[in-house]
Amino acid sequence: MILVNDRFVERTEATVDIEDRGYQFGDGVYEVIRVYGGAPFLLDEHMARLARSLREIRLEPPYGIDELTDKIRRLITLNALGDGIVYLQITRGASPRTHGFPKNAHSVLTAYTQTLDRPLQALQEGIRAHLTEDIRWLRCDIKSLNLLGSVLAKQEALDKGCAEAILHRGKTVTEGSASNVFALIGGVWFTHPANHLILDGITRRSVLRIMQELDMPVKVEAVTVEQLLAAEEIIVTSTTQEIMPVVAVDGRPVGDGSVGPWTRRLQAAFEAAIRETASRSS
Ligand code: DCS
Repeated sequence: MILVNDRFVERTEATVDIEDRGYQFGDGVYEVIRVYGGAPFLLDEHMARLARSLREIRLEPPYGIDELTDKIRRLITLNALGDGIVYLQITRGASPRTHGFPKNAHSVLTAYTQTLDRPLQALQEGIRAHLTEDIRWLRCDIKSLNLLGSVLAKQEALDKGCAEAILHRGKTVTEGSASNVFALIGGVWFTHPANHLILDGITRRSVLRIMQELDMPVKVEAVTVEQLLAAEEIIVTSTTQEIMPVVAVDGRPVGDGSVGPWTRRLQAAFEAAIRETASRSS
């Protein structure tokens, strides 16, 4: 089943207007929520970020966030989702094409579930990353539907045999094409501050909390490309990639080229949080 505004419908019944502003302008926002063993992971944080994205683009959702949260839970149950994701987006609705906000359009909300296994092999072995210039707009803090900058960066990485692109604006490392970046340098974890240049990832926040619990030194400060290339350990974090070790950047090994001990400790703590979530639904 698919959630379209306030109705649960079959996929074949769910249609999008060709003049929907999400389709024509990317005029909307979205969230991707992880589900483990039927239980949504960090759902309230995703909903709070969605509410913020909506405010920042001055978009009124069709109904309130509390009602939406209930409906997302219902969607997971209706689809008997075990391990997977919920994708949800809200656009400024359909109206004759013109850039300015339409006066009479209603926002359009769609959400669906997808089964998705955890990337266990990559979590174990790590991935290769590719550095590329961050060409996106200057409001990366909004989880907007406009993903062309990220799409092009990711494809460039894939074409080079890498699983993720690490973006930099000039000398400064910002984030991944669909993830946040942490680098362990001189025994301190560095990650870019949550300002307009990055998305404040829900996984990023969770990892920062774990680092604090484990007494790992952290500096929420940007690093340069040069510093990144000298890091002992690098991870990228996201809802679907979790805490993903990066073992090479543009062909150069990170540390000795194997997954480092600090990364392993973070992964173990994150696993415990996942297990806790999954056990709540059973
Ligand atoms: N930065 C960018 C640019 C992202 O697209 C994402 C996640 C993140 C950081 C990490 O944020 P979360 O920890 O909240 O997931 N992007 C989502 C996406 O488009 N697919 O999966 C996750």
